[in-house]
Amino acid sequence: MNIIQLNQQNLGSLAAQLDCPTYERNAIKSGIVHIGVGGFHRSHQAYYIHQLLRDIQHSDWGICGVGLREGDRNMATILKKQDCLYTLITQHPDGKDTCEIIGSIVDYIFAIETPALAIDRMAHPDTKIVSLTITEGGYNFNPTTGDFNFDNPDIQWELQHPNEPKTVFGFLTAALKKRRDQGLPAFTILSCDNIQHNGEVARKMLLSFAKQQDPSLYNWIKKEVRFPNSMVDRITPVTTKSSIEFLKNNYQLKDDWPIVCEPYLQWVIEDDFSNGRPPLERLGVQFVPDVTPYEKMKIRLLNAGHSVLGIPGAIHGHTTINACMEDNILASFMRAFMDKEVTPRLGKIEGIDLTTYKNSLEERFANPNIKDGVSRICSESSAKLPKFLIPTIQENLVAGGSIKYGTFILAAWAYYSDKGVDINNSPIEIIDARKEELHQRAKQYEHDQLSFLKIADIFGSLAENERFIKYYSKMIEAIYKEPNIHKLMTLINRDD
Ligand code: CS2
Repeated sequence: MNIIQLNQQNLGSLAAQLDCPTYERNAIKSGIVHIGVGGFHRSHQAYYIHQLLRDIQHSDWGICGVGLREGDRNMATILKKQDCLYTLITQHPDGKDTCEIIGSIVDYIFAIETPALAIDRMAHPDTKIVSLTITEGGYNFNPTTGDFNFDNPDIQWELQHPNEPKTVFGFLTAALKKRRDQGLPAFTILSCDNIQHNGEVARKMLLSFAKQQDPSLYNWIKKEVRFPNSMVDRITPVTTKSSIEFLKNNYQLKDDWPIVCEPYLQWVIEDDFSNGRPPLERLGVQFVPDVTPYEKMKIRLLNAGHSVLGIPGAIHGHTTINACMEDNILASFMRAFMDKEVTPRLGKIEGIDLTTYKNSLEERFANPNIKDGVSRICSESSAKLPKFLIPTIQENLVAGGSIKYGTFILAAWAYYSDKGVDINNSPIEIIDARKEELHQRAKQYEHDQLSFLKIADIFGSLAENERFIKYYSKMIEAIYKEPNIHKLMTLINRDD
């Protein structure tokens, strides 16, 4: 079998059996610099831009990817070898798949090795947007106070050495300073992370940093840079070896980092840009004056719904989200959480029927071909739950609404962090920057039932709320006594 390496030169031979970029990639300018090229960026924004280049032939809006973390090294090596090309494998629920080669990332800069190049690219006149997928944790704020975390040693370094940035904040200010000094218009900063008011959060954090670093630049950024909020959506599991093998066996294609995703795709953005934007509305992107209700709906239902399946699912021994959905007890628990605890806090959303939306989430989660790992969903729960789930509990405490489903998930999370094994005693793969701290807190359960909740920047003042504590204690006692997820969920469902 003659295996073909994915790269620009081989596109001609691959085009016979695969959809390949038809546009002249060399002629495309990088109107967008994207920081944080992971699986999600490549299934979502880069795919929209690929369609734009292909169907609307807009050559100003290619993407230059930037990696700021040591963890991006492997991505940098692979993208370089493949001329930034990759395969997108869309997995349909009926078992069909569609494979396309995506060409919208036209360049990639590994900023750890060449920081000046990354700054220059952001400061280049062609760059009109700097977009971000830096994960929930990347915004460097304290979830309880909402304030910028100046204790971060990298931030301290950047304040002393503005020309040697390490974090996104240092790179953005260095590039914006260059633009200002050269009389160039500011770029838009477009956050594509799952954080409510993601643009506002990005703005608040960057301004806090800039104010300390350079007050005159702070004033310029405040006046010139736009930070539209946006809601992004496409389920994108972690790429596994089986997808690499699949391409080899079916298409004789060697792609070291293909991306797998579901067919569903959504992007809602506030139409507020500093320096122009691509005509994405022609590809189905919704531009709205206020994205708040859409992002709240998505984060509180989809992202929290994932955690509500994933954490107890891991304890029960499920490894994928579709397996959790095949388990009726877990699936109906999640639906009850959505109906009884989230929906009452969302209110009415213009143009959206929430029942239809929730039904579609159930179908998407159940897609048997996505095989989205429970370990991905539970990864970085310490950054996700304060944004996805805890606000629903807090709002229900104020409104006198139901809290039992959400509270059970927090008790299950404590148990999961303490034990690290499922009911069959198999180890659970826990991926969390704060894994050790969570474990240390959780394991003090025998001495202090509420110990886990005392991590103030995650749980806020939940541990001081009497109604919450009463329910949490009941739940955590029950789960430590017998971690039988099915039995506990059935009891909670019944206890109305
Ligand atoms: C997931 C998201 O990471 C998670 O916990 O809920 O990655 C989710 O798959 C995406 O936000 C879907 O748009």
